[in-house]
Amino acid sequence: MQLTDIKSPALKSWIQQWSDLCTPDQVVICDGSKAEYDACCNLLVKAGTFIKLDKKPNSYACRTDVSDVARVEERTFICSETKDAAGPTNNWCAPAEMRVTLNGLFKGCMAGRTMFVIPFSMGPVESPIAKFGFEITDSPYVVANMHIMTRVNDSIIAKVDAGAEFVKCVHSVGYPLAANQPDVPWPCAPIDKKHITHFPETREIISFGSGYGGNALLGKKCFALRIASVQARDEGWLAEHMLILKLTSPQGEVKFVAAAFPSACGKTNLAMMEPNLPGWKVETIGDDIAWMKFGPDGRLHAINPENGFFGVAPGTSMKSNPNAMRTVNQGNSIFSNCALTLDGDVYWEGMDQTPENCVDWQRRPWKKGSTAKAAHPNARFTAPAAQCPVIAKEWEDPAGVPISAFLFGGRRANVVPLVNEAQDWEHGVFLGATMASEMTAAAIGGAGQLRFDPFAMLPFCGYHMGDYFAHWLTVGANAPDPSKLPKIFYVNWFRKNEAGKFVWPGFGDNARVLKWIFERCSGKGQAVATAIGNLPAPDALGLADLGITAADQQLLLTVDKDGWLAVLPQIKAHLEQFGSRLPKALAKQLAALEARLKA
Ligand code: GTP
Ligand code: SPV
Ligand code: MN
Repeated sequence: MQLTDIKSPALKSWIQQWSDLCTPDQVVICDGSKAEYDACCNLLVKAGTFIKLDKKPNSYACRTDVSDVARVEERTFICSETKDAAGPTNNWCAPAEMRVTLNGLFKGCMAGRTMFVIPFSMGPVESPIAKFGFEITDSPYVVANMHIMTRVNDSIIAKVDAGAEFVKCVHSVGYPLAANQPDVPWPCAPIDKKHITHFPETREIISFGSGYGGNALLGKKCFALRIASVQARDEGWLAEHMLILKLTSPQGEVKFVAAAFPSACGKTNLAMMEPNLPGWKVETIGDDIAWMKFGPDGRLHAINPENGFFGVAPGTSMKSNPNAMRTVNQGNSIFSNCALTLDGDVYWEGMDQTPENCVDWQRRPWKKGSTAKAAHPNARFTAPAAQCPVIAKEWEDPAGVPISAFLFGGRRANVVPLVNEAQDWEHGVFLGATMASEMTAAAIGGAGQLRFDPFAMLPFCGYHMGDYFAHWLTVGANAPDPSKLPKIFYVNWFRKNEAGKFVWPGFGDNARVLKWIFERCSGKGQAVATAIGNLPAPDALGLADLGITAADQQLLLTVDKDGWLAVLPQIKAHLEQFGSRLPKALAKQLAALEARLKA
């Protein structure tokens, strides 16, 4: 397909305008074919960006520049008309000012490169919940990854020609090539030139200078969360940083659960978990993003808008997440910033077997026992969701799946117990709004520090967080049948004891918590009301066989009143930053929590 074959004036003039500004050598309209994928991969092998793996079919290893390894939150901007619309938790820049900056950066930025135009769908192309996007990019790495992560399909062009809406996504690695200038294996721009920008009012994304993950695969965080959260607010639905799983009891009863944990806090693992509990089954709908609308049955239905997994590699093993291993072992995957074994496979920390020697993610020789990490902590695999051996049969159902429970959670070494059930929707929204987690390597800077990350959306909400809380309350208040709203729970797999050891085994044993949640959603399962919410009654989780000491069980299953009282001032300060935009209901929840803790 050529530019001249496109009929939609809006689409055609948008592509033309960017190609005039970026001055690529050529413009290629992508079709989503296997031939196109293979051609991109071959190009990347030739450029030294990709290495074809001998040990996994049709799979490649990729090493990025050392400066381009994760999302750059400091360089991410919401360019709404007013600063207030972006709220206190986003970097804001006036749209007109940002456009001047971007114009300067993009001028001639694709010289010596090919400009790809990727037509893609978030959600199955024919689903009424799906939304379309076009990503302009000068990175064949992005094209290959988008092929896996989204549904790339040139049939979308005809739909746009016929009037369908689309989100405009523009991306450049920001590394133009002068005549005869050789390319580098991972072109990108220095940190101060990187700009990941969003224009919520015009549904546009413009990203410059990074080739990695959420900075560059614009269908994911930029579109499916930052822009979609604004669309969801305007249209009355939810766009959330949530996995979706299907849970089947030994009696064959099914419930769907969605869970919001911050980046690198266990979504992919929970979504594909192999339960350490006989008779129970977990299957995957999605591992990162959920789009939800009320269905004709009055229940909240979720779709996974993605088509693949961009999963954290370190820590993934046959022991921790066998289904992720089986997914990537089938091949057709891209491994970014993993180490390479000498026989042509990938390696990362936590894998089942450690090789004597390998080449680390920075292309240096690495020896077993070395203190340096072989793989970058945010090394990732890109793999097709359809290859997951436990993908649920409903995963592409255009109507979505009805959600029975929401889980919120994060990494908390102290204070927060294993599981806590909200008293009702409003209390659940309070739990989501006051989520906090120790930071991980998924974003550059701050790893290990505790920060508030409401609904795991801190870096992903495209508008004022206070209004986002209000939107959640409105969704509850406007539910067609409030008795059919999902129940809300708060979980913490990461509690540590005084020796600094995780006290909960996690992974497959998280099924024990899912079982209790399942039972609570069926009106069964024993709980005790506490100051912070409903905790499992003693023995309700059935942990006797796990060999957890009484002291550690105490940490997991009781309320640390002093600990909570000590963090109350931080919770207060966190909520106060939203000023007059903080919903009154949440201020009331805070006061009620304080009163209960002091009672
Ligand atoms: P993003 O893709 O960044 O959104 O991350 P995610 O939320 O999908 O996190 P993921 O499942 O990839 O897990 C991140 C890290 O947490 C991995 O190193 C896991 O091994 C580890 N992890 C996941 N679940 C558990 C658990 O139950 N207990 C412990 N201790 N670690 C876990
Ligand atoms: C996350 O950071 O939450 C991710 C990885 O899922 S990225 O696509 O880089 O955003
Ligand atoms: Mn994520």
